[in-house]
Amino acid sequence: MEHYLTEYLAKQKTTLDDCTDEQLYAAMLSFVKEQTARLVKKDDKGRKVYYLSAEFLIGRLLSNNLLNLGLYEQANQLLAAHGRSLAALEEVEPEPALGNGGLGRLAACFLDSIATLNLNGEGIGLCYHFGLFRQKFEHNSQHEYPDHWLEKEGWLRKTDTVFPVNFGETQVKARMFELDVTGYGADHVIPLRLFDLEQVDEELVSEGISFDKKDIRHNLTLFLYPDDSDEQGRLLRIYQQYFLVSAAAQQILQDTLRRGYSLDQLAEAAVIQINDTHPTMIIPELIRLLVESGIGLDDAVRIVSKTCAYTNHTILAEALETWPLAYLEQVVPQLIPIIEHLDKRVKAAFSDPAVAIIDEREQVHMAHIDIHYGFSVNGVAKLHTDILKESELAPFYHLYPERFHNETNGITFRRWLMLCNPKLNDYISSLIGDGFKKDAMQLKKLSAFADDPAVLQTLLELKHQNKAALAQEILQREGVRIDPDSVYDIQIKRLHEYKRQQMNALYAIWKYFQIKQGILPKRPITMIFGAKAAPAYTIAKDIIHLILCLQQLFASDPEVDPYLKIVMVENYNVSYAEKLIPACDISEQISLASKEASGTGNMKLMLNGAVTLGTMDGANVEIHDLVGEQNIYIFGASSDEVIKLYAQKSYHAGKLYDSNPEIEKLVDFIIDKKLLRIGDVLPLCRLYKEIVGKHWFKTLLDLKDYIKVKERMLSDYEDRTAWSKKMLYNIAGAGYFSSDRTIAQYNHDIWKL
Ligand code: 26V
Repeated sequence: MEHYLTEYLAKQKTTLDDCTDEQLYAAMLSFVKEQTARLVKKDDKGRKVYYLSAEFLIGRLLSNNLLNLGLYEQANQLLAAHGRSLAALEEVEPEPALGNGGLGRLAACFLDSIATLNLNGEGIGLCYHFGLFRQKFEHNSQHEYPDHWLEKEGWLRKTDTVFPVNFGETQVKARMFELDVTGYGADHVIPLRLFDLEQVDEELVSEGISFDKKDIRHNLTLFLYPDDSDEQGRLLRIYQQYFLVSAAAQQILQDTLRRGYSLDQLAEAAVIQINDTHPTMIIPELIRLLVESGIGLDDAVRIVSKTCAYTNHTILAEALETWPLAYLEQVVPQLIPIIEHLDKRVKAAFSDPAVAIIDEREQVHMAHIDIHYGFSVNGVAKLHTDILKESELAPFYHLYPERFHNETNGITFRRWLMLCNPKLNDYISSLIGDGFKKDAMQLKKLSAFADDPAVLQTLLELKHQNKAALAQEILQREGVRIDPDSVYDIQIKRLHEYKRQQMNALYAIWKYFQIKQGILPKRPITMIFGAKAAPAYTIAKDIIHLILCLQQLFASDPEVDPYLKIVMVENYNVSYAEKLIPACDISEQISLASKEASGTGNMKLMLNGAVTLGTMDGANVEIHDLVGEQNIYIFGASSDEVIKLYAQKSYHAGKLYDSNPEIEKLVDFIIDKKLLRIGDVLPLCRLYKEIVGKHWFKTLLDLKDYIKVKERMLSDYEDRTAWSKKMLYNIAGAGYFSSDRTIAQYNHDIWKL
């Protein structure tokens, strides 16, 4: 390594000691790329998995690849010997934010585990020039700016593979780029293939993140998930989806032939995991291509149905994709006869309109295509899968019970423990050995130390060190000073009403009133938020506005500031998560029960010794079962209760508000003159009206219980030894959430590679 870097830098007339961080990063990048290029490219006979996803939120790769290659320690020591640090180099690397949140990050964790488990597979996605927008706070509001992550010299490799993609009469070209995905300790790599439009015009971006949405020939892969609140945006989304699917289908068929299979053997050669409905058009597209190759229509339908498997990631109605048939007709007329044929077959077999592909309003239900014409449907946590079977997809479950699986999500422990929390990682190794790095269930062995005072003390000390490091980071990035001796209460995830950041803000208001009355917390509380709101999601942006106004109000009140602080960090992303997660005491997982399919932040936080405050929703249910009552704080209505409330339409926000003076006081504070002086009338009033006037996300339903349980948790925090024991049981119980387990289970239940 030293030799390589020295030579590389010498060509630029500099040295390891004198070069800039940018030069050193370039040298290290080149070194790691060369190392990975030497590894075997996985290419076995037999079934291969193609993980098809519109998002791969891979995050920065330098440290990750060094770790997987077994070179991390060496790099650390070498850099230290020259007065340099890997941390500084990391800051130079742009973060590929090619995803919105959980779904995209899951895809990245899955590739890591596919490579680590030595399975034959590849990821296929899109190469957006601008990832998720960069968030800035101005006047206590979110503003969006383009995030150009592509470097001249980066991880991506341009290939010679170019596929034509036809939109009716219009043809564009899809160029394949590749990135090597390393596995932990593996001697091979698997590819992530990202397709890019040949002629993207970055000049199309005008103010902020707005751009000419009509110029398909030049904008197709410009942005991740463009705003779909208007018709042009929605059309562009379909263009992107078909672009992905058309290129992927050509890649998969070509690969199948190259590997010595004929196309009628597709199902033996390939399994295509469809990550949410965004890539659903792969089904009609493959059928179309098989028919073109000479296979009969019925056979083509049968073969493709044995090849495709679908993962559902949400039951939120607004996120379940349906496209107007007319839009599809405009963008991909060549698929219409196939989609109509698939719909006819369904209608001939089943009279229930709930399972139709094209409904009476001429809307195409993408998930219905996946379920009828795939061989597997899976949810992403036990409760989520149960809800799919019992309510959301019940009519399908009755038709095809054998197709349904649960595959509880997981996270890669390489990034979310070994890399982001090296101190804890080393300490765990010193207690139970290194076995857990390959077999995460071995973390259970930590339970043996639950009554060892020295171990409990060390866990507290390590947490404190991580909290001090985060305080430094936040001071530097946000200009806010936080106290490592305070409790760090953290909610980091996309901003959405169902995730109920607004309920957490109402708790802050409650605490503010307490402090104003002289009822002081035993220990200062630092409430940390990190969240991006979709650019067109008005209420979500209003919630950010409320949180930022509260932040300012508390900071400017000397009676409050020493006891209660809010920091909403700017531009929360994977790299920021890596800093926040090791420092967390209280992990806020407070979604309205039944709404959060799984959550994966909850897993990352528990693995790093945070204790969960949550509802019985998503994977929280499994966390609860793994760590036991004593080591998690559960509150609020159950998913059954919530589902019943929907059925009976019996939650009424206004009634709860009117009949409950304490709740009324908290909600009224949103439009109190203290806040109106800091913030804007319109967003604050709009949010107030939403909370008391709309019933869908039920902010007030669990508020009282939430406050009660959070207070109990804060009080329990003061018994430091007992708390440390809870931390220990959380770390010990996290092994189940390794994505290695998840991927092994996908392979066992679905892929059968
Ligand atoms: C999408 C949209 C798009 C339109 C506006 C509203 C809206 C709301 C939610 C979504 C979610 C799309 C799917 C998704 O990202 N699901 C997340 O998947 C994670 C990985 O399985 C899981 O942990 C999260 O619970 C789930 O929300």
